[in-house]
Amino acid sequence: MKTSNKPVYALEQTMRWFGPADPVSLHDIRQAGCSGVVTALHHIPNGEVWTRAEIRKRKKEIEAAGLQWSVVESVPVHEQIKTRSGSCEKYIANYIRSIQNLGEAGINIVTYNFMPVLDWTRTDLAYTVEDGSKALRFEKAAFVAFDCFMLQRPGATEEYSPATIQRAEDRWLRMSKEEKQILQRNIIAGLPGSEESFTLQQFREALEPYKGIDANALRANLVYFLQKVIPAAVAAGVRMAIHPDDPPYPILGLPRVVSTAADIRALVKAVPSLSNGLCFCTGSYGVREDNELPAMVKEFGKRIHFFHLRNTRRNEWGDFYEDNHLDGDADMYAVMKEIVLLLKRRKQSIPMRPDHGHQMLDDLKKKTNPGYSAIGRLRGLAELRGLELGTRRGLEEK
Ligand code: DNO
Repeated sequence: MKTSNKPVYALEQTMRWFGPADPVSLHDIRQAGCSGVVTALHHIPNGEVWTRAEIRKRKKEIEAAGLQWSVVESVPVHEQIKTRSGSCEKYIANYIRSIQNLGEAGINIVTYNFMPVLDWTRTDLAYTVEDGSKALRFEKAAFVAFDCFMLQRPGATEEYSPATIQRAEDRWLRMSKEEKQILQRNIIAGLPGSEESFTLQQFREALEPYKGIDANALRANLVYFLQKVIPAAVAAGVRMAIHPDDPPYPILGLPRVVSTAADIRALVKAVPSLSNGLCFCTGSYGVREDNELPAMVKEFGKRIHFFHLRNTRRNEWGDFYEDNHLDGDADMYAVMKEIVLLLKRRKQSIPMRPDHGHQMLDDLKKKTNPGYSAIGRLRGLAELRGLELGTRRGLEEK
């Protein structure tokens, strides 16, 4: 029974779908209770234009399953845009063309990121938690071991404290050859959704162009990109939603510029249009203790166009793993309360997806995309859906 006849502005429930080869089908996503999907044209090489025909074809496929294409995640940003070198101008022009074509097809929220070289980074894709399910994890000692002893990045050892190097060395010495291979693969061979994959040598080369690019320079390159893309997005009716750095601090000597509230403020100041928006990922921002998630939802609410809801748990060593959606360091109730208030204020629904999930139950026997198995995400979505309903009704009754 509804308490009122007023329209309900709710989170639009979606799941990520990696396209026809995804072991989780559109029908599965529909049965999870979603009305939309989040997807990308992963087969189009980074930097090329997404044509109208390709967009239309994918859209039809999604709609035939009774769903809608709610959000694009991601239209990837070419490295030469991030470093503002080589064919940067051509890639920006191509990017704008893709945005125009998406807008024309009525797909009007586009997620992207501006992380140098690597998209999201984890060291362990099958960390067993106490209930026997498997989670994604970032273990600092393993990561530092990769950086210092496997990649042997020049200057790396000077960037960490002696205690950190010691832990990394101990960790490295205990690792088998196979574990080292897995670690390398996890970090640089490309997690689901990353559009790049590297061997060790290729990876060393990919880091090169960032010599001399500090955070200020990277931010200037992002602003340059936004100054060109945002007016075109506005004209095309598209809202851009930048995904935060994951993890939200510099890694491998690479700068990061979308990790904190101050970072967002700088971007907003440079390009105030609401089309210059955010994909608010509680999992990524939540890794930092100084990111107050509910306050950030409140402050940046009018430019949040998409939510990724998940939770992480960190320790004193700088490791974190992905906890159940309602557990972990983020107070998901406090976040949800701000979201419900935001939807009311905006008189709008905003898409969300339960981000990642544990590999559990039947999925433990299957080959799955790390973080993107069906059942773990279904659990997360179901919990979040209940939390949203309870929070909204609770506020209405007050
Ligand atoms: C990981 C994802 C990221 C995200 C991109 C957005 O699971 O959240 O890969 O899609 O960073 O561009």
